[in-house]
Amino acid sequence: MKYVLLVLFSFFTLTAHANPEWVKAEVVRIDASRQRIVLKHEYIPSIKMAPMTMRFDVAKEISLEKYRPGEKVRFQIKEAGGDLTVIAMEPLK
Ligand SMILES: [Cu+2]
Repeated sequence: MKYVLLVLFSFFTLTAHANPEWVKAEVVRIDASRQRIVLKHEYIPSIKMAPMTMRFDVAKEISLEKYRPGEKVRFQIKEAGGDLTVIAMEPLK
């Protein structure tokens, strides 16, 4: 029984890391030349960040050309050394 619980716990831990949370936001401004975006985001549970409008660096794999101010999106972030980078983003329907 203990073993089963341990396996289950490990599974959930791995899953949590493999699937970062999606956070909803509205695009405020796009700076494609610097690969940055300003998002008005909802509360971010993993880092306990209150809803706010802020600028993010965006991973170079993500094309910002298709996004427009006012658009609703959801995104994932990676935190490294206090810097937040958007590592995934998609339009919300
Ligand atoms: Cu913020």
